[in-house]
Amino acid sequence: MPTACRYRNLVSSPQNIPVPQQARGIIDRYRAFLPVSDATPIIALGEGNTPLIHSPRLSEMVGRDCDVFIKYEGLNPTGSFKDRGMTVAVSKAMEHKARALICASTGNTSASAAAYAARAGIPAVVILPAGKIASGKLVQAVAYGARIVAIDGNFDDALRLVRELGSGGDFAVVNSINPDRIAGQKTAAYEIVDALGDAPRLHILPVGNAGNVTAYWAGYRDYAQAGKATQTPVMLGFQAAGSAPIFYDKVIEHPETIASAIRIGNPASWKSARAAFEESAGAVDIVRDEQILEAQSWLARSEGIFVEPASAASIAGLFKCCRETDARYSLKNIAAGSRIVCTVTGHGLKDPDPFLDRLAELKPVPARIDDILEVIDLSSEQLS
Ligand code: AN7
Repeated sequence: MPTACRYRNLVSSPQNIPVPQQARGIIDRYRAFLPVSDATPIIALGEGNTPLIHSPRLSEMVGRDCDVFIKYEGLNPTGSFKDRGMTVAVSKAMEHKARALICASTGNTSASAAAYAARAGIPAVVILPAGKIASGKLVQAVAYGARIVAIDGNFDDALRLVRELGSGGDFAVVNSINPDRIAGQKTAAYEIVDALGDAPRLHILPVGNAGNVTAYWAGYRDYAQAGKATQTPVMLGFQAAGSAPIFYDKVIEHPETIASAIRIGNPASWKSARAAFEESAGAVDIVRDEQILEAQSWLARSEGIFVEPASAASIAGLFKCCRETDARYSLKNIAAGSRIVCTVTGHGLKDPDPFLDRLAELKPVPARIDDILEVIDLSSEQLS
């Protein structure tokens, strides 16, 4: 295959060796629903096609024969859902002959932008709030060769500066204010409908800039319009209690939460998210940091799924809907036998900091069976 042709479509196979279905990216699989043409050079890393994992324990907790599924977006190429939008945004930026990419980020966008820029062969500039990025995400941006600028300010300040720099025409902005990002992220909803045979009754996800809830809602509507689903779900979003501008309906000047990915006080997609909640008869609600961390631990220990704190907000949200009377949406509203999907947006290894303290407690013992058994201390009750 001539070099120019191979460059035009990086998911195409070298020397015509077929690419297995699961190694193809979302543009390859959902091209008809995406803003790409033959003129678009496809910059892809095999994103999407993430597992939709049934959770027997959460299903039992909800009861009434409902089934809960977890869409595990941490298994994308850079470990978060951002890759779905980034493959489209960077492919379109290359079509428009962009010379460099730029984004503001709480971490995951920077990792994703940096990886796809590397793949495309152009520089990525990432503007980050100083001291507020989880270590696993910053490490990725460094590894992929991004030019990193930390500012004395929060994410909202960083996005304001990026908008300004982007308006000059030198940089393609790849934050979710770029509609190509939202277009790509819709594919998660397509995958869920393709897997379940129809849309779920209820979809729960964490909310930061609210691009993802906007994208899922658009994706579900696309599929209903195309006759691929008979219904659209109720959309339920969870913000961290200290960073909940949509819930409180006001800009939060100094947002705070342990879930650094969603520490956002002035969401870029505020209006479209509000429309998604209203049109779907859903709601936006809040969970406290303790609830987020409890849900994160529970998911890892009970289901073997390790996610970052922001991602656990959807699981904490489901717990809240089941247990608490002040939840904005009650699960009593949904019919028996309903399907519920919770999106968990990013991999746990991106934010190892809360667990590193426990590692520090690890003291070596002599390399003898007796000493090891003493440390393990499995009681007969646990063994049975
Ligand atoms: C793991 O990386 O905003 O509501 O700059 O990384 O679509 O913003 C990340 C957001 C949820 C919130 N979960 O999604 C960024 C950034 C994780 C995230 C969100 C983010 P949106």
